[in-house]
Amino acid sequence: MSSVVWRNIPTVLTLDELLDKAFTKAKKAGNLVVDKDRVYRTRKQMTRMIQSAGDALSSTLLDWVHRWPSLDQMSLFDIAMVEASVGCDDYRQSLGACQWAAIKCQEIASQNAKKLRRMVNIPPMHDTRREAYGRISSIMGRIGKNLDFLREARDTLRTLPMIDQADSCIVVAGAPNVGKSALIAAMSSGKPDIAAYPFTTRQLHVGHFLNRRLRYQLVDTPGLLDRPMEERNPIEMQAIAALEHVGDLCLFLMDPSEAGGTPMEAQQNLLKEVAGLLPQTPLIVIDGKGDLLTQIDQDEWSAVVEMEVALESNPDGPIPEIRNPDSGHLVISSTSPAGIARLRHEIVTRIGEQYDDDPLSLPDNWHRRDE
Ligand SMILES: Nc1nc2c(ncn2[C@@H]2O[C@H](COP(=O)(O)OP(=O)(O)OP(=O)(O)O)[C@@H](O)[C@H]2O)c(=O)[nH]1
Ligand SMILES: [Mg+2]
Repeated sequence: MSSVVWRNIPTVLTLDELLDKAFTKAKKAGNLVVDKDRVYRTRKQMTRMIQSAGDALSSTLLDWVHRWPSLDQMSLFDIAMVEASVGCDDYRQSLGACQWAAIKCQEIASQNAKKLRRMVNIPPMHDTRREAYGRISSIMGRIGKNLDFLREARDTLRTLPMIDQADSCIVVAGAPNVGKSALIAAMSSGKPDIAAYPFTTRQLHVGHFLNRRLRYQLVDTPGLLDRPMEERNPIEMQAIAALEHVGDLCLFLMDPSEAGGTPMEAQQNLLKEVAGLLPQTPLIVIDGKGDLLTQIDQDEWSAVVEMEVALESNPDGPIPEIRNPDSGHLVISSTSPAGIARLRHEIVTRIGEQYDDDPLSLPDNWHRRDE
């Protein structure tokens, strides 16, 4: 199941814009008709106008329905995001309304075009065209609110994070201000995308790095996994449940310097809570802001920073590792930077352990000719 590319969802016009566009197109189509016989010409013109208006509306509406991602084909994570930001029921209902109106417009167009076929007088032909336009406008009027909903929803949905289900996903958790976003930036090749969770005003970073042509995504969790359970609403819980499905690994970032403002005891409690919230997801706990930690030997630290710099020009060089003597956790610093290469290596190894099946190996009991 591939991820929804929210940025690609098409714009939805307002009701007036949509009708204007369709009727202008219909008028042009009518004007193109040439026939010396007035009766024939009028009949053809009216038929063209009705059909062209019906076609224009129904094709635009159906195009939206097809290009807007269907909830049935979305990952649990994307569904949770839609539910939290715009509501799944309204989303489904609005797209359903567009589909319904598309069919209705076509029906009206063919009914009135059929009527015209039997007509011999000019005035009723104009009446039939007018009647068709009236009925089409009234059908469209009934979905005006749905169009407004979709237009507004698009603005919200475009800011949501995108997680590709085909790639490994690392969920970065930790107390506020511990350096989660800085870590994602330091680990990513290229600039992380800025997105938004529907339940927080804080910016969310989605970064990625490559290892042996495999892509690893790093997802930030501001305002999601950094607060006590009782402050969370059901929508946030749903998003957390979805993270459980997309996350191959949870990286829990501690800030033993407490420079971020959260005491270690509270961070320990949060760690327990996150482990409980994502019970199926393997967890790596690391200590951040290593450059501020007094318990780290300064000479050792300088050596690690130097080796990390050397890796930039020689990626196959030795990967330095430094641990906090108090906690035993890997130590990193996003600002120095240090320990970043080791952490990438650790992530790749831990995720690799979960999928250690050789993709080229045959299933058990598979018949082989050479046996
Ligand atoms: N000294 C030092 N400061 C850091 C490091 N990483 C982050 N910071 C600082 O810590 C502060 C918070 O960093 P962020 O990356 O925004 O932290 P966050 O966890 O994403 O914060 P929220 O999204 O608000 O929960 C910023 O002022 C950073 O400059 C580090 O490795 N060393
Ligand atoms: Mg952040």
